[in-house]
Amino acid sequence: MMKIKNVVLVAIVAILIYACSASNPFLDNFDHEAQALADKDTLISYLTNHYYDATIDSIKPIVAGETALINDSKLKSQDITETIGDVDIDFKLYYYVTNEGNPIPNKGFPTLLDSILVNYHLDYIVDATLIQDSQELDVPTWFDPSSIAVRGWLYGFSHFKGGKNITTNGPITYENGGKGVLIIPSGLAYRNIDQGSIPPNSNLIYYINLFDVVENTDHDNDGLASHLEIEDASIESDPFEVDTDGDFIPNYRDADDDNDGIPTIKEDTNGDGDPRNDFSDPSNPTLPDYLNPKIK
Ligand SMILES: [Ca+2]
Ligand SMILES: [Ca+2]
Ligand SMILES: [Ca+2]
Ligand SMILES: [Ca+2]
Repeated sequence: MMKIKNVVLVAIVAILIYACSASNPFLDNFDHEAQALADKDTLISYLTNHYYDATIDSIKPIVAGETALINDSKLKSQDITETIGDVDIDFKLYYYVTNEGNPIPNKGFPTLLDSILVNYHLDYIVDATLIQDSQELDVPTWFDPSSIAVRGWLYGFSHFKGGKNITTNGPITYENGGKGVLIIPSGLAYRNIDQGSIPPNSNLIYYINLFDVVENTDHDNDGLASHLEIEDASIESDPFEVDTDGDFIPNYRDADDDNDGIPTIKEDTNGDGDPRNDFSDPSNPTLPDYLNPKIK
């Protein structure tokens, strides 16, 4: 029985290693840093030559002195550093805020790990002056962020809020939801991977509506919101990646984060519902019990 278990384990590890190497961007000999610089130029050129036409809610080429997007006060940006392979690469995500959103009941901005109810229209930039239609999702649809490959999408939605659900008997309807445009460099999108309808290294333009948010989405139901499942809040770390016990299940999906057999939700000695403030190990007084396999 032990042997069979080991064979299964080896097979799982082999699959994971294969999956990791298949997604390792440096095995494809692609220069992601150079692409990021090229995309920066493309996007600045695009934002200089286009404007937001509020009458049709669409980005159009400037023809008669309209205010370029790059000079439009509704256009904001966020600097994001992501590690590809072992290289830190700087990206600039742009987002255009038509309406920030006014959720009722009051909710804040979604974190990168909160589920969101959205629809969108997606274009991609072929060069700095031409865009082509790609995908349309009309019906408001819930998305779990862990299923989203486009990192810029998650960062982008974190600048909008939901609205008020006024659905009666008909289709799902919200008013005053977040509305705007996400302009995403390819390095925060599908990078150099061919998506069929979207060519490799495409910069993406998402016209989005954010209708609703599940605040503090808790993927593993361990009482700790997914966006809080990092090891040390003082260190910037990616909750999608943090895996304290190294079992290939990231903390936000792992109901027993230190693999000591005690579920995280039970490693809450003081019973206040927050396992992050329970420290029982005198030899390691800053390590919470739920991340400390010595404490069960
Ligand atoms: Ca959790
Ligand atoms: Ca784990
Ligand atoms: Ca545990
Ligand atoms: Ca423990």
